Amino acid sequence: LQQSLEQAKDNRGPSLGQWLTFPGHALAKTIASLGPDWVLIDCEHGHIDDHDMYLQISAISSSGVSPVVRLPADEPWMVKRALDAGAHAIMVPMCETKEQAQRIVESAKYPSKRYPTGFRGTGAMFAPAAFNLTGRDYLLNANTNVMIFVQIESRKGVENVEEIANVDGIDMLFIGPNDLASSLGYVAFDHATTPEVQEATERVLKATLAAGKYAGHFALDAATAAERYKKGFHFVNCGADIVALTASISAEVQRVKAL
Ligand code: 3PY
Repeated sequence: LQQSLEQAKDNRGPSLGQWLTFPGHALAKTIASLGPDWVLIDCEHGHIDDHDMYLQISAISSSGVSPVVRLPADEPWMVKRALDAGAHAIMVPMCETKEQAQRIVESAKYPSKRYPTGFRGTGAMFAPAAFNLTGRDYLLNANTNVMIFVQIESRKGVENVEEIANVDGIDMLFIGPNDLASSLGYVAFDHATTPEVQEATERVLKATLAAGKYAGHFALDAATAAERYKKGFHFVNCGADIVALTASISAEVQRVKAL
């Protein structure tokens, strides 16, 4: 899979993402053309259904950028839909135990010697095109090349993070700082200034790197993204469509009103 996400994985260098919350093929294509390594299609909190996920995966992958799908939950059928649509990686929210992580891996892997309990069904009719592969080559390579990200974003997830990080098949642990702050009893938006959230973040990063896995973190601006890379995170998004649109339009509206 000669795609950007895979190259970033090999290089262990910083990999920059963008975050889609709106539906639309044209939007996905436009954002993918702006230079990110990957674009995340947010089916958890975004306004994006199954139909739009298919369209956006096609728009992003045909731009030579890796589509990542954040699932609404850890349901095996959702894993199957995203992978069959051609996701290069799935991100599963709210991972809290080793057993949950193992089940996510099993649902994303075809049965094989390394993953004998894998139960992904065969029927990936559209995924090969998202990798420029034949159907046969997709089947042969999917278990190693499709990446599995889980989000650590709750007190329980942090408590079990060392075990989760060591689950075979989990490629990345990605911190959701807003949910993490909320789970620890703080206002979500205060995550950056809350010492307990920062301590939990350090623990997750340490456990992830010790297990030889990739570390990811959510960020809304360039300065925060750069800070996260410096700390040792590999995968960071820099912004989200709705955030950019809201900031830009509200600034213009205020400017006109002030004239
Ligand atoms: C969080 O901040 O909780 C996330 O999951 C990113 O949106």
